[in-house]
Amino acid sequence: MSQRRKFIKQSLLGSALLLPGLSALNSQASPLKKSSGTKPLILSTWVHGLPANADAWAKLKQTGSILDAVEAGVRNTELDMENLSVGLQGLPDREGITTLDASIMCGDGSCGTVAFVRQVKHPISLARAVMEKTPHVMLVGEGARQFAIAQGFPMEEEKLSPNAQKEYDKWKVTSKYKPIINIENHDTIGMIGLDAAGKLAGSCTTSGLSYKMHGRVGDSPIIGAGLFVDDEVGAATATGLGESIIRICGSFLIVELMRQGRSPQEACEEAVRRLVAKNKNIKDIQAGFLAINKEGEVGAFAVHPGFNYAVATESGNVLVDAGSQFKP
Ligand code: SD4
Repeated sequence: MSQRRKFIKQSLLGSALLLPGLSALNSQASPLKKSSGTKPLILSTWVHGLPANADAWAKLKQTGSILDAVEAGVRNTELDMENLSVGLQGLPDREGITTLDASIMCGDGSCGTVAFVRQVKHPISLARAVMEKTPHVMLVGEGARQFAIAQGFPMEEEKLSPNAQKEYDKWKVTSKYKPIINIENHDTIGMIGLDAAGKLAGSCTTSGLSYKMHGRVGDSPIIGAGLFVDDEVGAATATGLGESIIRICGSFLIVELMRQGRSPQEACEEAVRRLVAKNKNIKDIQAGFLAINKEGEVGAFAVHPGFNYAVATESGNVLVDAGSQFKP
């Protein structure tokens, strides 16, 4: 973890109040099982979720829109030069080209996604434009880029960030592809939020797996895999190896389990159990889920230890350890 992220984590942990029922990262308490509901509520994956939540919270206060909030929150991460898994500074594919995936969804079923898109700094805003300005749900590749140009999105120069270039040069020496869980490839941001009136929205944005095949698309822009939101029930988002998450339709599965009466925590644990059952070589696969229901209860769980997430409420913005199926 970078010094800056460590600083953000420590300073926010130090200053924030904890939610009732939630355990802080590194605290003695066991991982959360259930939390009493609270609204408004914004949740996002990993430590960079802390500054993203802060921006989302500020936007929610400013416009009152949970959709605006989840877009603004992850735009923060899309610009974070230290994050090598989100935005144009992310690690490239095998050919040295950075391609981005993103999705956004509201609890009324409206959604928009983009995949395999180049040169766009804020794919989440492009996904929102697909949702609001086209009759479609998903645009990919060159078509998504052409739509971005038509909508007035600036085209960025195709040049790797200095950090990404350094990592890519190192990778090219052996050109091996073997993701290391929790270190490489796992910094995607997924964000889900609930406003005071009970409306839900979510967003997810990533540069995907580093050194992926050119054209590979992960779970993040696939509605139902990386993100699903339904005002009648709740919302879920995912991070980790996209292929493993797509196989079980992870976020949709969690929302449907909650619809059938499971708590967000029980639903996340069942999704992980299903993912473990359906994927070979599970020791090499990390995946984690976040969920909220419409009452404002929270759940989170991962395959392996190390997955954490940020929770913002009126009481503060804190980092929480998710708990995992396999133990260290
Ligand atoms: C993907 N799920 O493209 C993304 C990667 C990820 O944290 O979540 N990284 O498969």
